[in-house]
Amino acid sequence: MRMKQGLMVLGALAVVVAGVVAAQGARTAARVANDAAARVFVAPGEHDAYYAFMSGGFNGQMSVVGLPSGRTIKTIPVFSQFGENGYGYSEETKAMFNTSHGPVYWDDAHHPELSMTDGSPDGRWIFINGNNTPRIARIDLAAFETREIIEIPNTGGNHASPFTTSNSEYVVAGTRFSVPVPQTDMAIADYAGNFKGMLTFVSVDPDDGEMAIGFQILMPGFDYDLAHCGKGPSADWCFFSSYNSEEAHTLLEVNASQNDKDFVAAVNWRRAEQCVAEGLSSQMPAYYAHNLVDERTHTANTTWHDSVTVIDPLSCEGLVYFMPTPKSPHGVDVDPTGEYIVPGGKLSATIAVHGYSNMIAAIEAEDFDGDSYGIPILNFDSTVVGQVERACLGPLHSEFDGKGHVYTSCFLTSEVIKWSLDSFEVVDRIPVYYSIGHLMIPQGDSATPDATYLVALNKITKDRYLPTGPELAHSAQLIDISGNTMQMLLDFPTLGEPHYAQGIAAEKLAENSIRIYDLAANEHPYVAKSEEETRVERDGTDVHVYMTSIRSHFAPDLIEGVKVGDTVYFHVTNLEQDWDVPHGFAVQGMADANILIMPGQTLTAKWTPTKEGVFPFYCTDFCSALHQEMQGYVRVSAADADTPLLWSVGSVGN
Ligand code: K7E
Ligand code: CUA
Repeated sequence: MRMKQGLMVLGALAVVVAGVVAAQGARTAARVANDAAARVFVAPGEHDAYYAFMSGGFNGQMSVVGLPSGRTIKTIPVFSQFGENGYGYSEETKAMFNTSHGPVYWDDAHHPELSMTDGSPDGRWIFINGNNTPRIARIDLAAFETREIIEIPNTGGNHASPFTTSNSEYVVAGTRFSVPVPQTDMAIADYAGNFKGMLTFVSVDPDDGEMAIGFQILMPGFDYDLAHCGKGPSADWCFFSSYNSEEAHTLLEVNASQNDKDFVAAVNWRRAEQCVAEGLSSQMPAYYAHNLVDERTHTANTTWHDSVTVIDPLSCEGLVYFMPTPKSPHGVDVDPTGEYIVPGGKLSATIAVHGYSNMIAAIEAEDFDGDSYGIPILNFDSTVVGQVERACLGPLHSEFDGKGHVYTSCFLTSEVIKWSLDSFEVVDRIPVYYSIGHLMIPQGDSATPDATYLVALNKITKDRYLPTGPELAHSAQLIDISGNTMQMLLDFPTLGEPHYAQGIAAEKLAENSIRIYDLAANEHPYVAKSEEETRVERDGTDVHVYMTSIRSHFAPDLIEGVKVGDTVYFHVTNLEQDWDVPHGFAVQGMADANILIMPGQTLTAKWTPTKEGVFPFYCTDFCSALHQEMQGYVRVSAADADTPLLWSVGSVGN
């Protein structure tokens, strides 16, 4: 019987999906503004008004896109190696990838989140989650470079992450997949009641942004999907959506869709801090990596940790409450005032909105509808302040305009709806192409939305661009939301799969963007701050080349005395102190990618020559009219040869 029901559910979904796909056949240009071209045009030499930071999904990176032009400006490598600039290949960056599983050179990055002060993005850092091997990264927005990656233990799939509290006291990490905690070899059939869902609060140092695991909360074995933290009156709380309150462990598409309602978990993180202070938490062994770039040496180092502070909600009263929410909710978003908590019940056509004040009143009145594993369940009718009826099919995510409107993405009906937090009625809708996931309004999840544009981040692209074989770029669309009705302005392709994105006015970041690294402040142990300091040193079979680059030569550019079996480290310091003059370095046969060295920086390429000969190295970044001349040779002799170690450039050196 159960199986049959399951198949029926599947059949019904298949019909819906088939209908949606059929509707996508026509290449429609719905409601494109007549003067759309002029409104997205950024003249040559002019700048975009906004930066958009888009996650790369399965490419593990973050891309920076200008709005309204939709032009990709940069890829910031985060969780995946990036051959373009040597991130993850250079000796200085390899430690960024350390995890308790060993080095992991890829991840699935979903949610960028800007650091905040008083509920507004402050332009200091942007965080992003690694979903597969649970991690959070921090990117420094002065340099647009990843500075830190912390592993999240006791977690399986860091999806509800890294949403921030209103002063970035914490970024959160909620487990998508519940797992045995602590990990152990056990029968998967014993899932229910035995697998757990950890919610982690990662503290952020207000001065330098450094992350640390503050505490973890041991929750029932549901799937925790998304989160947002409160602001204003609700600033002490974070809200996590969950599905699979059924605690199914196979064929979740059916088995986790049985319950009429799942939960939004409301967590009072101030209360958690109190419970830790009062000794109501415990220490649990947990081995995890914390990888941090030392800004003086531009080198990542790993600190290993062996325990975490864990709170059991049963020993910390007032910490967590469940708010019943239809039906397998995906997103959970908090409006700019901090009063409304808006879930995206992806299998429901109705959006049920929770009120923060109602929630507090229900807690104070102990207005409970039982409990789940001892965690009080608040009465649905008490927390819900309004429902948007016949909203759309497949509501996923919401952002806000700060003028009382919510914009919600609807996956199944491929549209964005605009509705009122006052009347709970839909006031506008616009089709998007196709199958939208997240949407983004600059600062649209903060206390201060900057609501001129909305970006729709669509899952399906077919027929929007020239065909490129089976694999297509994902697609975003820019919608003008400055007026009463939404107006489509632009399609633009994206890198990887942007799930979520964040946007901020360019003026808040551009002036803080650094242009060079100060050579005088470079404390890299293998730096050469002038050509006089360049040299080659042998230490057993390790050969260290202290090399410099400046337009348009390396020093040294001739090296002899390297032998088969040696490991050669080319420590290249870029002596330039001008903006936009990187030099690249690559040597024939190197197993790693090239390194792209910024002015004032030292990076190291490792090379293990496998055969005798004379091998060229060269600059990989076109840096001057004589860039093609920026080359050198390294001679490799037999392992038992007695070729002396020599290096030179022109007349400099020995
Ligand atoms: Cu909806 Cu990972 Cu936030 Cu994709 S998630 S869409
Ligand atoms: Cu240096 Cu090209």
